[in-house]
Amino acid sequence: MSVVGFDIGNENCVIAVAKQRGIDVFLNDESKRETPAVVSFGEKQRFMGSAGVASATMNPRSTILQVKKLIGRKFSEPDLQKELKLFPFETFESPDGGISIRLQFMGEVHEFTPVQILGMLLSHLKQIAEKNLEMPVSDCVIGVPSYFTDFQRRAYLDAAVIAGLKPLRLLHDCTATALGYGIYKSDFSNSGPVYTVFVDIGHCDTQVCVASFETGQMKIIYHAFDRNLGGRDFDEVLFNHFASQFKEQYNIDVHTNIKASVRLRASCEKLKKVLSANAEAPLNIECLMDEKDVRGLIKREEFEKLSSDLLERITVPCRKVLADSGLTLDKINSVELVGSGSRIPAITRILASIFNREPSRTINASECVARGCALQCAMLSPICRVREYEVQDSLPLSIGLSSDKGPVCTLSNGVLFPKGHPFPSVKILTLHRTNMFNMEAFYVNSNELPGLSPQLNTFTIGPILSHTNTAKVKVRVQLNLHGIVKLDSAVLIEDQMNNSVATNGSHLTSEDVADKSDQMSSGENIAEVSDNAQSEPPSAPSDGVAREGRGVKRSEIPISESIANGMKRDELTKAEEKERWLMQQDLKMEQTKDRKNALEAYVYEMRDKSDREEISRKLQQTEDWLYEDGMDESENVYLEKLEDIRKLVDPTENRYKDEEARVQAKRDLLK
Ligand code: ATP
Ligand code: K
Ligand code: MG
Repeated sequence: MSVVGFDIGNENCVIAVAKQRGIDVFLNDESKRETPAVVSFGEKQRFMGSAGVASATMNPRSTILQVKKLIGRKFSEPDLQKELKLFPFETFESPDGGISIRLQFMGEVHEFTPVQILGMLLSHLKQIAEKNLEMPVSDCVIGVPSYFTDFQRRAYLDAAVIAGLKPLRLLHDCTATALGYGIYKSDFSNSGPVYTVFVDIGHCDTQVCVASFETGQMKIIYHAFDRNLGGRDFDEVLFNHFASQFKEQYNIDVHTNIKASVRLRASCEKLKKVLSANAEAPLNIECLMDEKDVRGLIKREEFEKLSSDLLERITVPCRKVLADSGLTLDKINSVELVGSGSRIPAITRILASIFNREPSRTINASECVARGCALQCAMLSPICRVREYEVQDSLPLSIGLSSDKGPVCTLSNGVLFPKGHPFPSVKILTLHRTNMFNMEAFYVNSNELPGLSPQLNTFTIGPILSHTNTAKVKVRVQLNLHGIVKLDSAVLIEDQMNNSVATNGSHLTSEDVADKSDQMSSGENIAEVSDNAQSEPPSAPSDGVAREGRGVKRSEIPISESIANGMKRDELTKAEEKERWLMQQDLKMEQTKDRKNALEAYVYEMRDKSDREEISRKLQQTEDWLYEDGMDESENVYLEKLEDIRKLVDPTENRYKDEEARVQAKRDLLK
C-alpha cells in the first residue's frame, strides 16, 4: 500500500507520494514532473497526458482539455456556456441537465460525461504512480479548489471510483499548500499564532487563503477566490489582440477556423511566457490560415496595459481574505505565491502593493498542492506514522438547511454551517416530528455562486414509526472531510413512560442539549442545534431499537438522499465497465505497437546478417508490407509474420521447437 496525492490542475497534474524520508514527485513516461490534463481519442485508442498533447492541435475535436472546468456543472449555467463556445470539441445537454461530450472514436460516435473524462485522467495518473512504485495504488488525497460545490466534489469522488481510486479526502488546494508549508516549520515563538497568506494562481482560477500556524497545528482562517481568473485569461488577452490585428493586417478571421484559433491560442501562451522574462516578444506562425504566414510583436508594457482589468481582479480575493478574516496587514507574517500562472511579473507587483511587502516564492509553485495532498494522505492512512499535526480547514461557502416547513437553523438566513466554520464538523439537530419529512441543504449566498444552482442535496427522513405525539427526531448533519454535507443518521426518541406530556429532556444522552422544541407550537419548525465534533453518532444499536433507563426508546430512522445531479449507482457501474473496456482497448493497441516494432526490429537486424537470397527476399517483402498493407494490422498478424520469418531464418531452432511442442502435446494427451 502507498499514500499518494494528486493535484488535478486545469492544465497540469502532479502526483506525489509520501515516503519515509519525505515527499517525492513522480515522473511520467516523458520524464516530466507535470502531466498535462489531456484525454485525446485517436482512431483506435486514447492518448492521455503527455501523449495526448500533440493531438490538441492535430485533432482538436476529439481532444478533451480543461475537464476541471466542466465537471459537476449544468449545461445551462451561463458562464459555462461562454466556456463551451471556446472549446473545439462538441458538447450538448444530457437528459439530467449535465454536460455530454460527443466525439468520434473507433469509427463510431461516442458520448462521455466530464466525470468519465476525469476518471480516465485519474486512471492514467494512477498508472504512472503504479509504474513508479511497482505496486497498486488506491488510497489517495485529491486536491480540489475551495470554491467547488457539493456537486463538483461528488463528481470528483465518482471519477475516482471509475479510476479505481479511494480518496481518503478531497483537500482544498490552498489547504494542501499550507499543510506542506507548515508541517516542517518549528520556529514558532510563544507569542501566539503566525498568520500567512497563500495565493495560488493557476490556469483557470485564483485561490487565496489565510492560515494560522502554531506548534503542531495549522488552521485555515478564510478562503477567497475568483473561480474564473487564471493564466488562460492572460492568453486570451493576447489572442484577442492578435486576432484583431491579423484581421486588419492579413484579412483573416481566426475565430472562424478551429485549427487556426487553437494554434494562435497556443502561440499566445508561449508568447506570454516569453514576456515574463523579456521586455518584448515576437510571434511567428506559418500558414496560420488561408495559407498565410503571420508575424507580430508585443512589448511587455503593452501586454500589461491590455491585462490591466485582469490584474485589478486579482486584488479582489486578496482584499476579501483580509477583510473577512479581520486581520490587518501588520498581523500577516508572509505572503506565499504559488501556481505557475503567477509567474507574470506584473502580478508580483500588484500583490506587493496590496500586501505592503514582496510576496515570497519559497514554496515549490507547481508541486505544492500534490505534495500537501500526499502528506495529508499519509496522515489519514492507518499504515503510516506521521508526526502529530492538526489540520483544520475553513468552510468556503455558507451552507443552510431547510425542511418542508422552512429553514431549520438557529442562525439567521437559515445558516447551519456559516462561511469560515471549521470543518470537518458535525451538528446535531433535534426536531419535533412524528411523520416522514424532507430536508434540503443549500448554499445561503447565491451571489457567491453566480449562475450556479444553490441547491446541494435533498434528504428524506422516514418513514417514522412513532407511537407517541411527543417523539423527537435527532438528526446528525456532517460536513465531512471532503467538504460534502451528509445526513449521517436520524434517531427517533420516544418517551414511553409518559407519552402524552412533554419531557424536559434531562435524561437524554450527553450530546443532547436541553430540548426546547416542545415549547414551540407543533406547526413550527425550529430545531435545537448543537455542535458535536467528537462524540458518537446518536445511533441506535444494530437491531435498530434500544431502550434506555426511564423508558426512553431510541430507534433508527432511514435516510435517503436524492442528489439533484449526481451519478446513480448503476450509472457508475456502467461507467466503470466502460472504462475497463477502454483500458483493454488501449492496452491491445499498445501491445500491437510492440508486436509491430518487434517485427520491424527483427527485419532490420536480420537484413544485415543474412546472405541467403531467399531470406533477403522474404525480409524485403516484409519490410515493404510493413509500410503498405501491413501498416495497420492486428497484434496476431504481426506475431505470425514474425514467426514465419523466424522459421525461415532459423530453421534449426524452429525444428527443435516444433519437436518440443509435439512431445509436450503427446504428454498432455497421456495425462
Ligand atoms: P488550475 O490550478 O487553475 O487548475 P493548473 O494547476 O493546471 O491550473 P498551473 O500549472 O499552476 O495551473 O499554471 C498554469 C498556467 O501558468 C498556464 O496558464 C501557463 O501559461 C502559466 N505559466 C506557466 N509558466 C509561465 C510563465 N513563465 N509566465 C507566465 N505564465 C506562465
Ligand atoms: K497544477
Ligand atoms: Mg493548480
